[in-house]
Amino acid sequence: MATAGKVIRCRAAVAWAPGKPLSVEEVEVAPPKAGEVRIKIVATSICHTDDHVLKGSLQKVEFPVIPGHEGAGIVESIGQGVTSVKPGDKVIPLCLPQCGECSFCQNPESNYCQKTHFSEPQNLLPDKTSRFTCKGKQIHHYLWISTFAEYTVVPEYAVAKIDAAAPLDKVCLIACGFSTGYGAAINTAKVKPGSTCAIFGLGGVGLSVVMGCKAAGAARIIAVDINKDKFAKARELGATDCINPRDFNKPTQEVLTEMTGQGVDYSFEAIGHVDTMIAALASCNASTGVCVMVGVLNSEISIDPVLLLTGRTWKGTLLGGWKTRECIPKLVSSYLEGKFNSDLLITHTLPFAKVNEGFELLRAGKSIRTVLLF
Ligand code: COD
Ligand code: ZN
Repeated sequence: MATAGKVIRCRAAVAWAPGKPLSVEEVEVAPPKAGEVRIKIVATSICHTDDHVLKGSLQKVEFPVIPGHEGAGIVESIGQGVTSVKPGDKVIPLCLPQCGECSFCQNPESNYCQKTHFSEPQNLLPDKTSRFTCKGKQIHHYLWISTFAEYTVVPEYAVAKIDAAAPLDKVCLIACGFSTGYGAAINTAKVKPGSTCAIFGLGGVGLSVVMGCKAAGAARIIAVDINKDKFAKARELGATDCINPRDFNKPTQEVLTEMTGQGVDYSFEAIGHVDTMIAALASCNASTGVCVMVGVLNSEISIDPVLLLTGRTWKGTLLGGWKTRECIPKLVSSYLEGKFNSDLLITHTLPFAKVNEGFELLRAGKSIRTVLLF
């Protein structure tokens, strides 16, 4: 490989400071160190979490930073000791790693690898350095994977090798949004056939929850969003009812309880607001209901404990509960076998240079997923 062992100059979208648009720059990407993999990103989609990064509303994200965490690409070169992938392999970089050794990785019930960056205050690689520079400045990684860069360097245990037949411009969604929502229904809530579900928020993540509920055999799937333009897609993916909280002059939990008698069996919050988190919790059956929080909140939340004392279960999910290195390749294979159609979430495809346009579409509620192509 002509580039192996050398610094690569390529394009990346750099967020120099919170609240500013991304700036497409030429960056230098250092070769992978021992145990690391350098990946040529072919396609990356835009998730709302990246917008939280741009706004500076996520803790533990230092600027300047290269965001992006829904990407797919091809291994360009590997560092010393890397054995699970080789140059030319199609891969998905993982925003949640799977080291395979920690107690959570060894527990079949958990996917929260302890080697994750979530416990670290800075967004650098595990050795506390960055592989990116731009205009003489060190640029931070994001979730270790920074997929808004033509080349990125990630630890080997945050890379999943996928089927060589996978279309990278489609399976990039499996890196985060699709897997998070679909897994929230299948793995975290364990939705049962015949049950009733409510999904708050119909973005790429919430619509993937709808798909997961449908695949699990839910009989009634109630989709909730303040943007009624999302309802047609929700119905196409399996929603049986769609409600806009703004059409009612009472809390959504009351609307859902009236619609279902005793509340839904499973509720999901895929927005990240205090009021919708409480509404989702209060919407599920007081005794046997399960509420899954998918969205992240940058503040504390207080609830009436009676909501839980009566028997409800309140859970969270990270990447839909999938053990990533093991399950992401399987999800890609299921996609190739036609077991689900995550392509329905792709509303726009743009050249990478139009990354800011992609964010405008998301903020305006006009896109579900925009795929950016390098
Ligand atoms: N009531 C109902 N719907 C609302 C409300 C409201 N008050 N406010 C917003 N909405 C709707 C919007 O109209 C929109 O349709 C939807 O909520 C949000 O969709 P998107 O497309 O903006 O966002 P997604 O689906 O890409 O991401 C949503 C997350 C909740 C996952 C994201 O914002 C987040 O919190 N990420 C961090 C946590 C996480 O789980 N991450 C894993 C994926 S990175
Ligand atoms: Zn995401």
